[in-house]
Amino acid sequence: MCCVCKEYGKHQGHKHSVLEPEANQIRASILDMAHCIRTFTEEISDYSRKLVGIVQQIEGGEQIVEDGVGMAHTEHVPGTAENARSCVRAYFSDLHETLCRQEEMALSVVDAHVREKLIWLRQQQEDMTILLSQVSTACLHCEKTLQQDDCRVVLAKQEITRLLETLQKQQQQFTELADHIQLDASIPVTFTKDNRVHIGPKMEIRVVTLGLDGAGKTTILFKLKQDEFMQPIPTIGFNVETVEYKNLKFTIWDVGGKHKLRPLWKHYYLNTQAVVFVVDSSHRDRVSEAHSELAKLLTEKELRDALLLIFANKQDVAGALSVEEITEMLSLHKLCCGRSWYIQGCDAQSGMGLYEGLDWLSRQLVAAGVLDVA
Ligand code: G3D
Ligand code: MG
Repeated sequence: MCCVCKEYGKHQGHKHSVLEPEANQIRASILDMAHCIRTFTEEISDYSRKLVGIVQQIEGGEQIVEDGVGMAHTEHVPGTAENARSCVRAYFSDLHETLCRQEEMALSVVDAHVREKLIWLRQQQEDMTILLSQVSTACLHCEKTLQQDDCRVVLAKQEITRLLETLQKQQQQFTELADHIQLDASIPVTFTKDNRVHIGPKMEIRVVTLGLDGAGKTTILFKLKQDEFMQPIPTIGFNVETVEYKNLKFTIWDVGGKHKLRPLWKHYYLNTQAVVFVVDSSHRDRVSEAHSELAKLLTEKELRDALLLIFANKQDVAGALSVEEITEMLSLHKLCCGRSWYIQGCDAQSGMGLYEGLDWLSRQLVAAGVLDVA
C-alpha cells in the first residue's frame, strides 16, 4: 500500500518510485520557505521598529543623555509635531507683530491727519472769531458816525471809506475761501495691499461699459446710480454718470451697442482705466457676436493696460448661461491672457453681483497702486 495515496497502485499526482527524492525536494522547498518567512518576519519587525521610532520622533519625549562628565540624566527631546507647532507659532507671532506695527503706523497716519485737520479748523474758528469782532467793531463805528452831527460825519468820511474798503476786501477774501474750501467731516480711509493707509478724497476712475445692444449696460448704470429700476430706452449716443463707491468715484460711460455705433466706442475708451464688458447670458445665439467684439476690443493699443470686468448679465433669466459657460464660450482665458480680468455673474434689475464687480475693480486699482500712498 502506498503511504501517500493509502491505496494500492494508483499513485495519482506522485510517482511511487521517486517518493524519497520528491519528499526531499519538498523538504528543501519548506526550508527555503522557512528562510523566506524568517526574512519576512525580520522585515516586518524592522518596519514595526521604524514605525515606533517615527511615532517617537513625532511625539518626542524623555531621552537619557550623558553630560560632559559621564553622568546620565533624562532630557526632554521635542518631537517633530512640537517643532511644527513652534514653527506655526513663530510664523503667526511674526505676522502678529508685523500687523501690530502696521496697525500702529496706520493709526499714527490717521492721528496725524486728524490733528492737522483739527489744528486747521481751530485756526479757522479763531480767524472767524477775529473777523466777526472786526466786522462788529466796524458796524458799531458806522452806527456811531451815523448819529453824529454833520461836521463830524464829514470829518469821518476818509476813515469810514477806508473801513468800508477793508470790509469789502475781507468779504471778498472770505467768499473766495468759502468757495474753495469744502468743509467736510469725513475721513475716508483705504488700504494698500501692504496694509498702508490712504486718507484722501475719492479717487476718480474712468470706466466705460461696452457690449452688444440689449446686453444691459444702461440698466446696470441706472441700477448703480439710482438703485431703482427704470425702464431703459435704447441708448443712441451715450449716458454718463458718476457712481461713488467706497473710496472711488467711478465715471461710467455707457455707450450704445448697436452695430453702427460700435466704431464710436474708441472715443470713449481712450484714457479709460477700466472696461466693463456686458454680456447677455440669456441670449446664447449672440455670445459669438459678443466674442468677436470683445476680441476686436482687446487688440486695441489704448486698452492694453485697462482692467477688464465682464458682467455675465441677466443671470435671473431661466436657462441663462452660467459664468463658466460664458467664460468658455468667450474663450476668456485665451483672449485675456496677460491682463487683469474678471467675470462676474449679475442681474442688473435686482443689482445682484454689480457691487461684487466694482469691488474687484477697486481691489485691482489698489493693487495696481492707483490708491497707493506716495
Ligand atoms: P443696453 O444698454 O446694453 O443696450 P439695456 O441694454 O440696459 O437697454 O437693456 C436691454 C433690455 O434688457 C431691457 O429690457 C432691460 O430691462 C433688460 N435687462 C437688462 N438687464 C437685465 C437683467 O439682469 N435681467 C433681465 N431679466 N433683464 C435685463 P427691455 O424689455 O426694455 O428691452
Ligand atoms: Mg443702452
